[in-house]
Amino acid sequence: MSTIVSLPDQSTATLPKRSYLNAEHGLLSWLLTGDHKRIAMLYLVSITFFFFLGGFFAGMIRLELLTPVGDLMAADTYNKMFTMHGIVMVFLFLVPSVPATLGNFLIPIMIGAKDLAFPKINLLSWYLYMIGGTFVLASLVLGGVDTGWTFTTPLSTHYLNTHVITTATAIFIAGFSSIFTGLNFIVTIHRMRAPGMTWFRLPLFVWSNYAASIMMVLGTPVLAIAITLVALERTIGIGVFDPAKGGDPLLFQHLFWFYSHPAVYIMILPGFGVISEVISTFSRKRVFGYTAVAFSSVAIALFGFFVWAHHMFIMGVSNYSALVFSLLTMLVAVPSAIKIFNWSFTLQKGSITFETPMLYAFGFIGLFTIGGLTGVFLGSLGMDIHLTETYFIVAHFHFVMVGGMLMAFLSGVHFWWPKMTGRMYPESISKLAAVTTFIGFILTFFPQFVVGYLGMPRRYHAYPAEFQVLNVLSTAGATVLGVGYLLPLLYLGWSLKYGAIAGNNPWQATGLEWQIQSPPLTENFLETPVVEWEAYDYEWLAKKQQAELSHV
Ligand code: HEM
Ligand SMILES: [Cu+2]
Repeated sequence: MSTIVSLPDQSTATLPKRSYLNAEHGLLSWLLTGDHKRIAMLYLVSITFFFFLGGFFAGMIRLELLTPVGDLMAADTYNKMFTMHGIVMVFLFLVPSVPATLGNFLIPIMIGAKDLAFPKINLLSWYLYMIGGTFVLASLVLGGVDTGWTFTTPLSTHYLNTHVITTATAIFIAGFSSIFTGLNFIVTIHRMRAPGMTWFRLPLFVWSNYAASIMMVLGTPVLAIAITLVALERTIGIGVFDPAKGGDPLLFQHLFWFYSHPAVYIMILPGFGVISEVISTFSRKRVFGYTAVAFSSVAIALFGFFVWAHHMFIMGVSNYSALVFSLLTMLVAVPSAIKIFNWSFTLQKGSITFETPMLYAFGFIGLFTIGGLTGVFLGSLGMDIHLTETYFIVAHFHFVMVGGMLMAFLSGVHFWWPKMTGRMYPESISKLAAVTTFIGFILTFFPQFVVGYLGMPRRYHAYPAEFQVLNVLSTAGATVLGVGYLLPLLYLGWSLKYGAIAGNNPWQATGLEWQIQSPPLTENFLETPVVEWEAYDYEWLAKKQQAELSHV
């Protein structure tokens, strides 16, 4: 017998009297909370702030590039702009966004637990994130930093007089937030699954966050070490990277990319998990090849650690090592392709509907596929030599990270919004936002593939006049894209007060999170659930609803 709080129901007219949102009142009850759902909300607010801050820098970059001459700002101001843009977006938005908001909110509920294994460490993670964010803001106020988000030596250690140490401290602290979140997820998923919730009944969102957590725990310390060494070399002059003192500047890049390549999968894997949930729900089918999709996450986590030197093909690594890393890079395409194929097979013959989360998911599949395929170009040695350090790179990683991860994030935020807040978002304007984002995105970043292929280098504030048309297109696209991102902020905020009451299971989905009230109680479940069905078992759900109806 399964002891679940309530069955999927149609919308009740009022919000539940008691929920995690109104369990306690006052700012302090939020700032000292141990509830994973409240911590997820704290993250959602702070991550949104940093996203728009990073977006402001992006806007300044695009405005400068509207004309071929550097007329809006001086070259070094421009350098600070793209450095701050990269740092804020990567470390304060992309890396934490899905795990810290959606993962935090959902993982305990999805496995039938009352909270994460270490609620206090979870709160500590948020504080570390905020302290890291404050250091980034401080470096900005002090006058900025212009090393690029990669902190490449000897630029960062010798030649610049900007706030490298403040920013390095920020990254170091924020890194620990991510390590602790990863540890918390791993222990929770191992130890706190409800009876019957076997590994192969886990929602794929849990699998993908599990794989990402392993990468966070293994990769992030290497970044912390690399950054600390930069700070030490700058302050007390130890010779780790400086050849004059017996150091090696290539060493920095090895250490940095050993984290930062896996980091792209830390960003994208949780996004993959969102897409699996959404595709399955809106085609009402079990994800095709569930086990293959689950294991492909683990495979990506593993292979992701063997390819870092594809960022260094032109940096003076040996031809043999370049060859090996090129081959290994191709290997990572395999598990990623498995996912794309399996989502396509899931859609095949499904009864598909196009609610907003699904529109974002389609956007994700299209854009991520382009991003991924161009990654294969870059993994090929000859092509990479022509394309690296051009705008082709900028287009590539924006397709993967902004087209991919950000689309997945927005898909997930819309999908679980009714669960998190108890209210629906307005459907037609949100569809408009999804389409606007997609069009704006293509217009912004597709011309960058072309202009990069033609030879426009990245990280310059001026460029030859022949590249202007493509840059104007890109800036126009960025304006559309900006509107696409602002819209959800407005209507989601509006829906907090005026949105229709969602009910427990507005999408008629199967996961445990849809079996409890929206918004959930602080303790999630009144009694520990017993899981007797496979993930995404829509036939089970139909039977259960049938049985319930015949009871009444
Ligand atoms: C409206 C949206 C955006 C626009 C118009 C935009 C524009 C740009 C431009 C023009 C650059 C290249 C600067 C240069 O190398 O000269 C850049 C770099 C970068 N962007 Fe974006 N961006 C946007 C959104 C994002 C988002 C959402 C993320 C992450 C989530 C992101 C991550 C990065 C990263 C990591 C870099 C590399 C910085 C560097 O090369 O040092 N961008 N962006
Ligand atoms: Cu890489």
